[in-house]
Amino acid sequence: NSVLVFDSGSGGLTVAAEIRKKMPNVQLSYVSDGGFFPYGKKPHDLLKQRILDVVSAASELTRPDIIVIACNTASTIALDLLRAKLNVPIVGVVPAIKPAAALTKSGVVMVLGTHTTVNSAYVKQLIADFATGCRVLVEDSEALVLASEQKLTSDPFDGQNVTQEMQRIFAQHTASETDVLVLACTHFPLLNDEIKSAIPSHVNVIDSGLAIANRVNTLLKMECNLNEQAKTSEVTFYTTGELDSSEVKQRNIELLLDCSLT
Ligand code: DGN
Repeated sequence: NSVLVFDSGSGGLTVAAEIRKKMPNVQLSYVSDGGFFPYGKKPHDLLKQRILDVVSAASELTRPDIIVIACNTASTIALDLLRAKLNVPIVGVVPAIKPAAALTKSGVVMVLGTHTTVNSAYVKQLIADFATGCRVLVEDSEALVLASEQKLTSDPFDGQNVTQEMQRIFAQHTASETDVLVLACTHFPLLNDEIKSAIPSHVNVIDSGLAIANRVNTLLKMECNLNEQAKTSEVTFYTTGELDSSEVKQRNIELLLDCSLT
């Protein structure tokens, strides 16, 4: 069984990590479109064609059983196109608005993603379908996307920018009643600790990683048991950008995925 995980950069690693936790024996290929990163504010038509080209080429190369578009930005604008063009089951990652609406007690939920994601028709539809009883605040931050990438390449990492960005977002008076924060960009769970320590402690922080791993598991119909099945120790990493061979980044990714990279 093999799964191809795609993102604009390193954010999809947070989804890949959940998939590995759930299915340690699945063969994983990770594709980063580093040559076109970041996606957040690029024109939609350009992005859609780019995503189709890169995912098609990666799919030809790795022949996966399932493709995971581990990028909210790509999923909210290009899922239909990818499903129409590729003959492989595709799992998209979209903001966890439905679980957030079920979890909130104050009735105020914040969705934090890229500019494209939070303004997409897809997200508006998710809100209309699942969160009509709530007030949904949307916020975007490219600074957090860049900080996430930076965290993987720095040791130690100075999280001060993250703290400032989160405090700025939560300082707005509309944010004060928020009790659920949806991380609607796969990069942001890389900053989980920094984000949580910068915002009020009663705020629940949720993302889509575990739900996606469960979905992939169901689709692959694999019953995984850590004790019975050998863990695949390697993940193959592809990038359209420059290969960052820094030891810090390699070690951080290997720690995150509990594997060695090839
Ligand atoms: N990780 C991506 C997402 O979930 O939207 C996008 C990051 C980016 O390229 N700006």
